[in-house]
Amino acid sequence: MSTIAQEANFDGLIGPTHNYGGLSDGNLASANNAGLVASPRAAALQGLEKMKTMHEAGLRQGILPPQQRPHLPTLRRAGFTGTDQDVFEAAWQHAPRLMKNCLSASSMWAANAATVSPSPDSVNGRLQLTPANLSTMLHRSIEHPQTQRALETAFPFADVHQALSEQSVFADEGAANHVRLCESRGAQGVELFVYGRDGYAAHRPGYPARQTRQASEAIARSHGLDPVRTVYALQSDAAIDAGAFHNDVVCVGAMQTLFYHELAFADTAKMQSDIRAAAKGLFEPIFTEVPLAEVSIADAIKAYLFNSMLVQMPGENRLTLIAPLETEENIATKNYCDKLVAGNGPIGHVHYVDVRQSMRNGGGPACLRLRVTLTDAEWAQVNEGNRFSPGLYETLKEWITKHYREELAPEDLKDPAIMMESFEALDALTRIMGLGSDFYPFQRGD
Ligand code: SUG
Repeated sequence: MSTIAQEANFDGLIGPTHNYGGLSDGNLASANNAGLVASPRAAALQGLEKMKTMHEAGLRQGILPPQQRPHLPTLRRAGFTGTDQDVFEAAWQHAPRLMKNCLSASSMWAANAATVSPSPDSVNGRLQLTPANLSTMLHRSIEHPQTQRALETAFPFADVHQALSEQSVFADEGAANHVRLCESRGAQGVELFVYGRDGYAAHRPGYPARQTRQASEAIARSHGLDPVRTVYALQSDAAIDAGAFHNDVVCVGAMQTLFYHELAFADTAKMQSDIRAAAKGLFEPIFTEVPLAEVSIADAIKAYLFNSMLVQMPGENRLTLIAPLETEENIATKNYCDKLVAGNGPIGHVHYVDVRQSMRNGGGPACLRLRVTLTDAEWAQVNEGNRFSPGLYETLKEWITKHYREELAPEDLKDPAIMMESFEALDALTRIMGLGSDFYPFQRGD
């Protein structure tokens, strides 16, 4: 059975403490840009413009709010007491590294917020979301309780599960390691879960593999997916070691098409045959593999070719790749894109967007959004403040311009004023987006 459904992109609104903390081992951009002066205002506006572009193209666009930073509950749990300002100052003095982790605006990368299975794929016919525990990186592991709250607010009609156990066996990074393929959005699809390691095996040498097979299997089970329509594929060590800390750095899929780098998977032939078997009777999958000889893995990762959004624009019969400007600036990836659209494959257009502030932390256009396929009835039930509109765009633009700093240097993060300013901004945001007056921990006195 098939109903009418469309994919919506829910972008993470970039928070006021956006900075370059160098916090993510294995993420080359994060390491290489550590300590740079950030521009939170420009970052948030770049993100907002991307949302506007997608909305104006006729796609459904949603917004997820930023999280509270500094995250005082984590600091209080680590033994810091007193007023918010006492906690802030003592934490900087005695645990500066922890403090830096508690100041990251990393919830902007909504592709890591949760894994999403739309209602046609689930046995109970409801939208399924599992917030990612993000347990590999300290600064990201503190996101999931607030993510859960944000998803429950945005999708009151859905099954929002608890994040998996916060343990290495269940390390989970959400939709960045998950692709849904389908014939039409409202029909049964095939869900591909990509993992970097077996949770029970010894850790691999080199950069961390952030997703385990056990985490992916647990999510597929609790989302009520049909095992016949579910595929698991292992990332290649070569990709992880080249800096593909999430599979979406080397692979993106939409509708029947999977677009990926030759080195993305440990066993590409198996991945293809497993997807073909899972799609049997539903659709014929299309594999667009980018050969190493045309785009090296280093270029793919530096230019973020695959961290693009692959979207079906209304009225177009071929897909559109929404790529970062860095893909246009790299000769190898630009040449590849030109060739791609000149051919007669499934991808017919490439559109470049400026998300440079996020890119410097390893977050391309695809990292900034969580894809949620929704029926018309479900979209209508999404909290209004989470649905992008021209009016909300104007209000958010004003809000960013009023509350965000133009520049934020590492030293500026030590000023308690940044905490006060952020809380004031977020308090105003809860009213703009209709999130309730107890949405953030500081509003609850936590
Ligand atoms: O988890 N960067 C993020 C980037 C996430 C990109 N998401 C996807 N590929 N879906 C990460 O590594 C860097 C923060 C810093 O260093 O300040 C950071 O968290």
